Amino acid sequence: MRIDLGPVTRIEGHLNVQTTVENNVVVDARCMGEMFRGFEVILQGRDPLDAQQITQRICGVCPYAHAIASSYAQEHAYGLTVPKNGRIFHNLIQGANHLYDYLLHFYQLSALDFVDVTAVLQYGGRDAELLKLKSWVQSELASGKPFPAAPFLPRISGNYIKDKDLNIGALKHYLDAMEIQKKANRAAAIFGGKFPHSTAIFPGGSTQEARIDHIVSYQSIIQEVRDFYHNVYIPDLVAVAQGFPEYWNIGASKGGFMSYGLLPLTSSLDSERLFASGVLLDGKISPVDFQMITEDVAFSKYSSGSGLKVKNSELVPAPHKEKAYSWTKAPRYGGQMLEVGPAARIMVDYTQRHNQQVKALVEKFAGIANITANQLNSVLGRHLCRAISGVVIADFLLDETEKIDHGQPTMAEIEIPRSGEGYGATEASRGALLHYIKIEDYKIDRYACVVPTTWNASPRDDKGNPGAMESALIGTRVANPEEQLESLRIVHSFDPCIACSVH
Ligand code: NFE
Repeated sequence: MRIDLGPVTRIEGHLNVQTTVENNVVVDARCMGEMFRGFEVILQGRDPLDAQQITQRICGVCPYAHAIASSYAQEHAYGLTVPKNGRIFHNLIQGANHLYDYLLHFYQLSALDFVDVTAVLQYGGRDAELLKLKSWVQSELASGKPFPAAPFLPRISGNYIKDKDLNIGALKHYLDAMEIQKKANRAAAIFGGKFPHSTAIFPGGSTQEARIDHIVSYQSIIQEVRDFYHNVYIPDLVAVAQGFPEYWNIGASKGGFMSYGLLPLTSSLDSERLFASGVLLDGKISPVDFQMITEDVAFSKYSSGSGLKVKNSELVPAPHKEKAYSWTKAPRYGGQMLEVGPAARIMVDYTQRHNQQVKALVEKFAGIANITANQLNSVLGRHLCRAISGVVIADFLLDETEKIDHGQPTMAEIEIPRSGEGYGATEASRGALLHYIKIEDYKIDRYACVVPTTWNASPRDDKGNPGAMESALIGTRVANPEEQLESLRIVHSFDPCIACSVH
């Protein structure tokens, strides 16, 4: 039986997942990115300093990650010496964006795969927000509309949480989380300008000044966001994990893992980072080598360029190409399929015992859930690794604010060379993000982005091997092949962003 899960909702962009189900098991899955954008073409011939502005428009969720990756690539190409404040400001902006993004993903994009929103109809308390939600759901259901109470209903049928109080508590946090997300974005905006699409992030730093009033405002907001992570998000995550422990064993991808490392500890271009970089293949770590990354297009809607390295990448759309089923390319590392994202970031760091806070948190939660570190490669593992990332980032950001040199420069002097090239790699919320810039005659000659969801939502490669999400779906047992709540939970655990993946 062939079932399309698309258009998949509570993700960013246009994704279909075509599944084949036999005897209630998914035996094949194809991830289809259903849009074309062409940012790499748009960038050709432009002023290099346009790149960190234009690439932010790839996405409204992770624009800062694109600005940072582009800034790093340009810093390499220009040979910039970045002032200490400049690097700290980059970290403060990008880190706050991660804190926003994990809450958005858990509460708005994933929680309703587990939480029964209709429980609000039984609410008998006095909380004004919940009463408002209850009366709105009641009036929607009585309205006779074809789709009442959207976006909560209709929904896929399945095994949602049964405990009324747990459901109602989670719904309250669903509403509270939106306020906290707003605050995290406000913190990022103190140094980064408005959200989304910062005007202040530049190669070499930020155009904002190092002022004590800004620093104090940032600290107080991040402290509040941090408290929400500890007091609300983590307990909710543990409750979901206790209600659905089988999801430690569902949704494992079948390749390796990669992280570029996140948040440099010094202003040096090749600084050690808060989270380690590395490629984890067959239990062994090796350093990331950008020359090992190629992109296949046998099943992607591009006419040429299969197997090319990032610096030579091509983008010629071919919407009607035979066998092609996605606008997403298929990146591979030395021919190997890799998962990127929070689980990859934490597994790469933990395997190297790099960040002691990561190690302690992994071991604490593995103890609570009675799992091994390898089970981070699962639906619940991806959720847990987002929360671990957030807790570690929040503490780091508060430390960073203490290191700012008040009144000192926050930006390098920029001089664009006639020619040059550079790679910029960071961890976006969804994983490993790489930008490449080549400059000729003071203009962008070539620009390439290899984006987290390009790895995770990759279609088959030239050898016919599946991408990470496809591999995680294949073999999944589903109670109802027509609806597949299990598959949806797997897809959501990757937090796909198709706008990013096709760029
Ligand atoms: Ni459009 Fe993006 C992806 C992230 S890349 S959300 O995939 O995170 O910066």
